[in-house]
Amino acid sequence: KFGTVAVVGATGAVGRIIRERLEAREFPADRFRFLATKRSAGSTITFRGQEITVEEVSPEAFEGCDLVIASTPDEAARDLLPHALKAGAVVIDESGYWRMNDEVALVVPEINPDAARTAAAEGRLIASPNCSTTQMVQCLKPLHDAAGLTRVTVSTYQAVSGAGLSGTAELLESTKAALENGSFVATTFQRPIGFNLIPQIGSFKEQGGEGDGYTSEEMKMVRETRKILGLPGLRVNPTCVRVPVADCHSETIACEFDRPLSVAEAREALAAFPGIAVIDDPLAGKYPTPRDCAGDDRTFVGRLRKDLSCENGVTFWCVSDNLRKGAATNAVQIAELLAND
Ligand code: 2RA
Repeated sequence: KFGTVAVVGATGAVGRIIRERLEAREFPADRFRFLATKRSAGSTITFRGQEITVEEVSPEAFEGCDLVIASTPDEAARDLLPHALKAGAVVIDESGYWRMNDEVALVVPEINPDAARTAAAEGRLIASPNCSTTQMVQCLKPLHDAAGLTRVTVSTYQAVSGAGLSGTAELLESTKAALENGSFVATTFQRPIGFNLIPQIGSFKEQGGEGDGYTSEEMKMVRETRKILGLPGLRVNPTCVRVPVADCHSETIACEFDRPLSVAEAREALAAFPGIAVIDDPLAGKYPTPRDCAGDDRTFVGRLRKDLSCENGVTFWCVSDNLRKGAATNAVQIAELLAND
């Protein structure tokens, strides 16, 4: 059990769900503090029947905290979280800034819980993966254990809430503008997202390097997957696409293995893995969709089939709520495993 728990970025899209999950899952702690930027400081939030005033986050604000769960932009995570560690807190970070640092544990509790335990004991930071990575690695782990994963090709269909509250607002506004024949200037996304698809999430900043031609989101899927699964040479080929869906990222995942793996064996391995629900009866119209899966902590899988283009391959469809398992739930589950030790 932790004494004082602080949520940093408590009023953002993910922070709001972290609070909700801590409340719903009855996270054991004596005191909760909610930290945010100056803009939200001073507002009050009702939590477990009590009014809690949002405090302005600063390097000094972590004094007395035992656990810090942070969901902030990368720069804030870079500048602030070392102070939280210095204050002696266990720190779980949702941002992208620290994930690939060798000192940092990148954790999905169903896959590598011991990495979180060791990092917490040694005063090192624990990072929660990018949302599109988390749901994929959850599926890859049992399949790898069953047949030895060698290659993954993934296409994503990512909800606007992955870009925060402004992404959700922009879906509504650009859809409304399109319906009313009005013009719309996109600010959060590269194009109006209403009635559209955008094959860019993040930036094209790796020209000339390993990630030449890929976006930063796509390279997160490559590098974070290798780190979490402990497979530095795994071949991962992602294409990430923003779609006009409110919540839940969907993915088409094609896996190739060392050894033969039947569709029935893959289905059984996925169904037995914690946090995964298989809904796979396409003839009866049963497969997961974003609208069915929103607001659920689980990762859903369907449309399992043999990959016709290679010897030992299985392809499937995967849907998960990007703000739940993709972000808040995963961070709270890491905290739970440490609190229950
Ligand atoms: C997105 N994966 O969907 C990002 C958020 N971390 O934009």
